[in-house]
Amino acid sequence: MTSTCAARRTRDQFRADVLAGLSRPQKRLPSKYFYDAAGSQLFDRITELPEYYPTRTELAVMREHAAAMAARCGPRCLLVELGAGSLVKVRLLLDELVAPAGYVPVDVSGEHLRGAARELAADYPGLGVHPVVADFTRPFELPPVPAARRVVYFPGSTIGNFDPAEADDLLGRVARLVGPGGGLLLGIDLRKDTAVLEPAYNDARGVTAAFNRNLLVRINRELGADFDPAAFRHRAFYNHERSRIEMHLVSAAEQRVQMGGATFVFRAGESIHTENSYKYAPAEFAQRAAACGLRADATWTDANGFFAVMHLTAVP
Ligand code: AVJ
Repeated sequence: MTSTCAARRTRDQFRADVLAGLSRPQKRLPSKYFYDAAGSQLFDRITELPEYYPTRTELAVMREHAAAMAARCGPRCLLVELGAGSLVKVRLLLDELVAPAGYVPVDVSGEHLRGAARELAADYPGLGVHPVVADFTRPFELPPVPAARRVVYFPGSTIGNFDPAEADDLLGRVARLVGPGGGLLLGIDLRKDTAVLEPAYNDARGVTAAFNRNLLVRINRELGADFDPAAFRHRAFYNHERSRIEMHLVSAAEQRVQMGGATFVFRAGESIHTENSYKYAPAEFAQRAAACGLRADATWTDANGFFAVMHLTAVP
């Protein structure tokens, strides 16, 4: 019963976001809706692509420096992960943590979350696993688990999908959530040559294009729209001025799309902006975080300087 109500609320929010986004002069769709079952599978395939460097680079940085990261977290910490991800990265950390007070994965998808929590609990018998079903872009509360320190783990450079104001808001809320002296262990994708960045979002096999178009497939299925996904071209490019990869779906011809009672008109060549993926310089990111109450005190990167994992401490 409760899950039906939650599902309906989620659906209503999805519909409202899509209607609002498609009503803007530059049409937009929020990238957080990429991850239905099919979209999550496509994303997993993206992480395996030769052109897509972030996931394997972050994993390599985690593998090499997990012990140092765990030392920063300190003994008896409560580890709070935003998004119950693949569980591969957090294991690297858990394997090195000294007497962790518990693990709190936070995710909107209750189903995915419970599965992930069960799997992890089975492999770490002594560890208290306390899943929280919540949209971490909104305020949420932590279970009252006694701990020496709270540390939020936010891997995957998901912070890159937030516009600067949204990122600042999230950083501020993390600082309050962990409290003074608490920590944030964060994965961020770094600024680099366009010749590396753009192919990562324009793979030769077209998996990223399918991932992008799947958003329209999902809107058709869940909200009863009549998008023709094949009538939209995938476009991804680096916006130097804003320091971000932008993904768009470009209408191949003039067309109309119906959803509920609404009609959306597309000119030939008009785009829907579906994602931003901001790229940062470590020092620049540390500066933004400082303004939000988080002091960067350790940064680990790969030899190419493609990706960074940063530890930050909330200041009083
Ligand atoms: C999941 C946010 C890390 O921005 O690189 C991959 C999502 N989009 N290919 C990213 C994504 C297109 C990805 N993150």
